[in-house]
Amino acid sequence: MGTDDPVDDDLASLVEQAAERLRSVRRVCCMTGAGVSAESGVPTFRGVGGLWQGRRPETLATPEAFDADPEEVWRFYLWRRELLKECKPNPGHYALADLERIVPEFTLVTQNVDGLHPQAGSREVFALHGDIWIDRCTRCGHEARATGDDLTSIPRCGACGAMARPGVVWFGEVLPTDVLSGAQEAVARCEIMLVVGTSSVVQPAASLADWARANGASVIEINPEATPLTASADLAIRAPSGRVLPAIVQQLA
Ligand code: BV8
Ligand code: ZN
Repeated sequence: MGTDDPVDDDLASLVEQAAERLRSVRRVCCMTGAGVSAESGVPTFRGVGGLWQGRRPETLATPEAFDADPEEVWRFYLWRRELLKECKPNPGHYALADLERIVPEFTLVTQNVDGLHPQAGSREVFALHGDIWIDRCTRCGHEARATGDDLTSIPRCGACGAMARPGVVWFGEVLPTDVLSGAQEAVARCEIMLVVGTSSVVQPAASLADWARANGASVIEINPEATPLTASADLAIRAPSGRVLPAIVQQLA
């Protein structure tokens, strides 16, 4: 990556430092947020203009909003599914799938619901906040993967006909216990935790980096912006993940 651009040289040395650290360990955990999908064209949650029809996503992604107006909440999710149909994994997603093959013990934890990590080839993904492509029945709990063919009508349960809801974890809802405990176990075991593309605001995901550090891991943050995690990170690489992750993998390969 060495060029005569001082910014690039600085980035190149940070990438080398990250690769150096990763070469010396066996167990790595990576947690991603919406920023890792930004370069795929997926809007981030709190990014500039992160509004939908004048409303903040956080006010739509709640059970109360769904109970009050299921049609409006479905319009929000069907709009995101429509957007996602055109989005493909970016080099950052593919680099994380490569890391799963290169690092002896690699675990990927994501807050994202877009399904781009498995699409890029990541085999083991702890999806803390669920999957936007799952329809879950509000009556019998039956789950089905949406095909994306019909993005205008509210999905109904194939088993009992009741209205479905998106298979995501809303604000105020508990995370799936098996997924969260699996993620916490991997975080406690890892020697390095990569935190990529998250504003580190949403709990309990945002506390996983502290849990990693409490168990002796070092933390590397990859994010063009500073976050509440930056000050305590052992290494902070202030650049887009689609650029940094492939560069790190290139150094390791
Ligand atoms: C819960 C699914 C128990 C829906 C989402 C303390 C303890 C426990 C709970 C709380 C607590 N404090 C507050 C709470 C409540 C709440 C919470 O955390 N609120 C926040 C707003 C303060 N937490 C919960 O409700 C959780 N439930 O804890 O249950 C409980 C139950 C009842 C009462 C109390 C406790 C459930 C949280 C799950 C919510 N569901 N998603 C959907 O998607 O529609 S969260 C949502 O935010 C998305 O999943 C998103 O991924 C996630 C986090 O946001 P980020 O991923 O960080 O995205 P963001 O836009 O914020 O940032 C993007 C970042 O990328 C930026 O930093 C940007 O700089 C960077 N970036 C941009 N471009 C790039 C880039 N980085 C790299 N490369 C680039 N190119
Ligand atoms: Zn049903």
